[in-house]
Amino acid sequence: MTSMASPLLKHYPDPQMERNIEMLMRLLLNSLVAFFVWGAVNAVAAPIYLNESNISVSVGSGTSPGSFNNTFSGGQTINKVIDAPSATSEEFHNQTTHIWYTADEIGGGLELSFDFGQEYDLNILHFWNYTGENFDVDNIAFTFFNSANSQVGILDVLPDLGSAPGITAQDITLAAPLNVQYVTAFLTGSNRQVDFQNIGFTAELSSPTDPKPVPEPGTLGLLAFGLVALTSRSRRRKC
Ligand SMILES: [Ca+2]
Ligand SMILES: [Ca+2]
Ligand SMILES: [Ca+2]
Repeated sequence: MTSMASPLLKHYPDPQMERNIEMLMRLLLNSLVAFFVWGAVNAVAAPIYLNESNISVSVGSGTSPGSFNNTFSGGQTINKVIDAPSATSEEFHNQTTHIWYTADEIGGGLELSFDFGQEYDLNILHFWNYTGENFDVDNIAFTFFNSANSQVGILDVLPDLGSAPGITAQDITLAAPLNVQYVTAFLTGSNRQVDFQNIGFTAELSSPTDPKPVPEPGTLGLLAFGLVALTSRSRRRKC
């Protein structure tokens, strides 16, 4: 052990002093590792905007009989729901940006199925509605599921009319749900019309462990104990 000692320790010929210093260095190293792990976990959990770059959306099987009008004209797809590049993006209503569905009967609606690919804790729902009452979305019924497809929450939203002329998102803060991977949204209009621009979510990647790892009090306690022991021994040697 002594022959393996670091060159930094060669000024301490006392083996006990050398062991104390080695122990302190190890504790310091452990604390630094814990600190950087904690920082890395927090970086992963930073809120991000979910859009076509990291989630997918499809028309759900629960969609009622109805017409998609010009929604898919010119090769457009349902990806128009999640193509806003950020939560603050502005869209102008036209055939390449909007989703327009008309239910055959009052009460009918469009179902959208979102897959986030992994579990997120949702912070904010963003909705870009149409600007006029004759076509806007009047109600959205959300159901949230975890990675095992178990329901973890529901939410009914009565969205505001979209802003004009550029349509920006209405932001709806969500206290929960946590651990969401799949979402279904059932959109209806009181007059059968459902027209909107985007749906988005600001979310944090769910932590696989809860509580999140932090530097252990035990490690910090040992470090303090080591310092006290070392100081005390130094004093004794001076006497
Ligand atoms: Ca869009
Ligand atoms: Ca309406
Ligand atoms: Ca409305």
